[in-house]
Amino acid sequence: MKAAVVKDFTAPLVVEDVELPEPGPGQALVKVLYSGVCHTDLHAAHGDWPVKPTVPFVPGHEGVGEVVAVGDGVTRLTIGDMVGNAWFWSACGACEFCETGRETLCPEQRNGGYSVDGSFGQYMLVDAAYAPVIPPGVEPSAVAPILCAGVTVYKGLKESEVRPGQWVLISGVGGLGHIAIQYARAMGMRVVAVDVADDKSALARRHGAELAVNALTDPDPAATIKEFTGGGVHGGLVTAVNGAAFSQAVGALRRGGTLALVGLPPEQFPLDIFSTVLFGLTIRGSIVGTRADLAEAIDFFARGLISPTYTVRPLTDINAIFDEMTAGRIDGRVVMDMSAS
Ligand code: 8ID
Ligand code: ZN
Repeated sequence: MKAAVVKDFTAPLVVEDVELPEPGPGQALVKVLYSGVCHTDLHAAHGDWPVKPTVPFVPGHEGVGEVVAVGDGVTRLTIGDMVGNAWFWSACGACEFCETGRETLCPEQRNGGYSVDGSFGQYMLVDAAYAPVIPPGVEPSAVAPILCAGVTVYKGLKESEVRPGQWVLISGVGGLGHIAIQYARAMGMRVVAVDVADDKSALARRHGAELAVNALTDPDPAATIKEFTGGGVHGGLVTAVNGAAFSQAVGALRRGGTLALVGLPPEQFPLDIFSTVLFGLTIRGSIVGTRADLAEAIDFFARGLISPTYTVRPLTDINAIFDEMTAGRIDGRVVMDMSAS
């Protein structure tokens, strides 16, 4: 089968023939139809984070495809089922986090396209107990971005504790952010968005943001947001891949507000102790979502409430796609068509 392989953190991916994987006990082999491209795949390919994947590996954790074989003991999936892979690929099922509804914190978890080969190939393995099942009638290319971007922002919005009718800030209107605006609206929130380009502001408005700020041209984005919302946003989600956006988002919070950090630039940001304490702010991290969060996120999509903006490209474009992502030139998400490779 063909796959895009990371061989070296400083070199482009190589699209080449690799051996077809065999499903072990509890696993299924999936013929991949489409895979979204997440900025996490780019961080993975560059070895950006403290815990690095082992090269060579195949990235990709927004894969959608058809089960073509199952390993021993698999009863949840059968041949012909439409399933996906996810960043949260499997977990131990027995630790204190798995047992208390916080399985994405499991120290033994495996991650799709990171510690297990992912969906940037014509076939992939999934764990039959953890793979999301795609409901019938759903367009497989359009649902792909839900498997990471969708579930991550849906969970992050829950973590922001913003209630219907209140203001939420979406910082970064890329793959995650433009979908976050749609979930926020579907959850009854009012949206202000921030990015650093006018085309991103247009994308944000198209999906229902009431205010879209260009942080490069607005002299004081936090002040603009505070004025527009009458005191600041009740909560927010930072999906931007830039440390400066994080401090700016803290500055846009209303007293008592909560900020969910989602973007993962390999940087730090200064947190002002005085205002955090005096204004009772909550700053928390949010990592993808549990199997239940993912099923809920897919259900929002299947009911027609979420329509990702995306472009379909062949797998052989992967290095060009990464270049465009680095330059911030992607409108929404790119979804790769594995049959076109
Ligand atoms: O579970 C998680 N926490 C999770 C899940 C999935 C992805 C976290 N992530 C992380 C990725 O690893 C990445 O660091 O979220 C980040 C965003 O992923 P993405 O949405 O797939 O990336 P993108 O499509 O490239 O969008 C990033 C946007 O940020 C904007 C860019 O213009 C782009 O639209 N941006 C930048 I770069 N600097 C900005 C700034 N200063 C900014 N927006 C606002 N202010
Ligand atoms: Zn992702």
